[in-house]
Amino acid sequence: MNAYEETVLQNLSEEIPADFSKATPKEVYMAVSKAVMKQIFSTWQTKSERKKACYFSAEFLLGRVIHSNLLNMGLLEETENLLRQHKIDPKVFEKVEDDALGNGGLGRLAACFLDSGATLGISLNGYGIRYRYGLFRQTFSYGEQKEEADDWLAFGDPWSVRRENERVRVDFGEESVWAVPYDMPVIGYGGKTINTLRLWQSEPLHPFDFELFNEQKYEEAVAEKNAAERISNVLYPNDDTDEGKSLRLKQQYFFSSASLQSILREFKKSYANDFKKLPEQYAIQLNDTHPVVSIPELLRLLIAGENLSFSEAFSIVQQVFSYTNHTIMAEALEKWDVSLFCTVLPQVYPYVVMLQNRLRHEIGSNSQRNPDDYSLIAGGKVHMAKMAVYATHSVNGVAKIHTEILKKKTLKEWYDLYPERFHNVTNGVTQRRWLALCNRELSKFITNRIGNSWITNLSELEKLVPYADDPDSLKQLMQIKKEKKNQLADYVYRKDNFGLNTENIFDVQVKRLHEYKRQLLNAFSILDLYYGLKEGRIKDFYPTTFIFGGKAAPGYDRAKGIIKYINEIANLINYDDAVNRKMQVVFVSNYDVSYAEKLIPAADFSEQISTAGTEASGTSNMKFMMNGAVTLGTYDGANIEIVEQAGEENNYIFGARVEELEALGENYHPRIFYEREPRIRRVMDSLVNGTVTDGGSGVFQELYRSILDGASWHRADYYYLLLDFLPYCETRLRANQDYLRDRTKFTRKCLLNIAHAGVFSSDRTVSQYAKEIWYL
Ligand code: 26W
Repeated sequence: MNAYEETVLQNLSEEIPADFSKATPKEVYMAVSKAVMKQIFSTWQTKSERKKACYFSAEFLLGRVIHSNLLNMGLLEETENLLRQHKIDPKVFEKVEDDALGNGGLGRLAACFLDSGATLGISLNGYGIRYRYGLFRQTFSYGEQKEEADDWLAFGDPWSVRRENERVRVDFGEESVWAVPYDMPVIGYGGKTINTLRLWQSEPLHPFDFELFNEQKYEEAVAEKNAAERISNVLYPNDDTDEGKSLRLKQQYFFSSASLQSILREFKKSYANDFKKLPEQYAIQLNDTHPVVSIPELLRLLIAGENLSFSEAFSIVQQVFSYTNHTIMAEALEKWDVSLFCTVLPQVYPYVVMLQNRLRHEIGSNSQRNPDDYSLIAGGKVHMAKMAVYATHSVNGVAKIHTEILKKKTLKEWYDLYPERFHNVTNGVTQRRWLALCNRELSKFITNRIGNSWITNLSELEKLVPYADDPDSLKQLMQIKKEKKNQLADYVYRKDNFGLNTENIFDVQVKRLHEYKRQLLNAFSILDLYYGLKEGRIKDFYPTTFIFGGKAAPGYDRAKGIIKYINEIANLINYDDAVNRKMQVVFVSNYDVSYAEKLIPAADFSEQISTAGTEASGTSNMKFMMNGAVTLGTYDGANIEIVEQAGEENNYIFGARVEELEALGENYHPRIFYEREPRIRRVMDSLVNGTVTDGGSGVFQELYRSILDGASWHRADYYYLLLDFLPYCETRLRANQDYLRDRTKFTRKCLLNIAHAGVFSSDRTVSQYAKEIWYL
């Protein structure tokens, strides 16, 4: 027995002296995690002398970390064997919920990047917030989403180290708090590099006012504590009100300022006040607009704190920072009311004004430009995306089409001004989690054929191409898919008490609920299929299970209405004995990283059906591809690059392209589609004619109106559901029939998708950032 194994057993015996098989999941989790922490301690301490990249992000959607840490340390199988020897089921870790600190693709991307950075041996550290509660936990009641607090610390937090002596003070207008860092190790594959994810927790300067308490003013005695803790209390607090907006801005400033202060403190230890060297030592990536307030904050720290001139400070800021845009949705390009900004951050606002003045000056001396086109402060608001473009050296989109849209539309005038600043860095995902860990069966299949170097070099997968014509390999691949469906079925049965028919095709759409992602289009098409099967219009059909998963923002009524609608359609279909042997529909609850790890390997079809031009990239599309699903999708985001790699003939692409939508312009009249096409009318009418009911909330009616008439803030059918409806239904049916008619030929497509997934490794993405943007 080696030292690591001894430590695990030692830890266990401290918790439960006699019979290890009686240990609770939490006890086993603690024993193993602490043993790993001990193992990595000395490597983790070594500080890098080279240039460091810092990833500032409001979200890090890590998922459960125990498996990936064990895998990367090379301890996974050893640990599982050890546990089995002591009659402990290695599956205990599945009970440990640990999915807290993110919401969607942006947060998961950050987590994949950290894994890749450490694996590549780059010094890439994350900086964010240690939320007390993560994104809500989702349940359904009568088909409606309900939200509960997500207490991710219920199982303890063995992976974090509180660094009390590295705390920093963060000041707001009239309030000051401590930011206390909790550091988590980020272990690269092979365990050679261990980077850090530093998450800040907000705490009061004075936790308790004894005098007030003595005067029996109990509430006031803890008022400062409550106010301070509110800052890191929850991810994305509802921002419907000014209070909520102010809290969000506070959160953003809180982790931006704390991270910058800690970086400067570290820098000064080696370089004293030689701040010109800062860009040689640090690159800071701003993940979307959430940390963009870092720009005026670093100016402030350098000018007011360190006596640099504005122009010296500006030059440093511009070299240090770069910005990634993750969306073109107007609602997510953050703008803050000047009055709110001044109230929350009065000491920072003057630096925004200085930036604005510098910009004015620059544009003013350029006769070709109109100063009115360039303003960081406009219409009474501070525009964070514009600030990010202006004060950094690099702006990037996350897929080719997305970057083109940024250049031609969203940030056009800025691209005209600074074309050299714009880059595309197509997203990627880590194959350690999204293949090696979540699909060990497929991993073995791959390694048996081409060796295991794909784990750190995903382009190796190309070597699988010849196996596309090997019947035996295709047969094995089918068996693996079946096995993953069985495993998923067990899981869904446990979590959602629903029985999946594992003989069926699994057709999966899992992602945040949003109108642009068009879960409603999927539901309409399922209803159309249902009618087609029930009435005999569709004869040849391979039985299919349609699976949805995803959360709706608590304040987003339409998205919640769509969940309700899908659940109602599911009821209608699942209880109809005339068709339920041919199709079933389920919306799994509380979709998160752990659920994704079960769903993605079991999928045959990956639904990526956003309106062309709306999905920046998508990353689940890459995970599905790697796991051998074919994409049923639009010309949008990274789908385009996926079919570029794997071939259009191996995927199912449909629908209007961006150029077509542009050409259509004002001439799109969804009502004509509605009136002309009975199948469209029928699914649309299901919203309002009693086919299904929203329980009296009126939300179905609202969805119906938004499509046919529009609303005050958008025109009718803003996301072109009715335009793409028939092509979608046709393509879906064609895909189904391909599967039905020739399983081997279909499986060949799956294998070719896997073989061409190499470029979608986040190892490639991070290398590109390191070289082209961070100059590491
Ligand atoms: C301001 C509040 C806010 C916060 C987060 C608005 C929107 C968000 C999203 C959840 C951001 C997000 O996750 N965007 C996704 O980023 C992925 C990684 O680049 C892309 O693949 C997705 O297309 C994009 O939707």
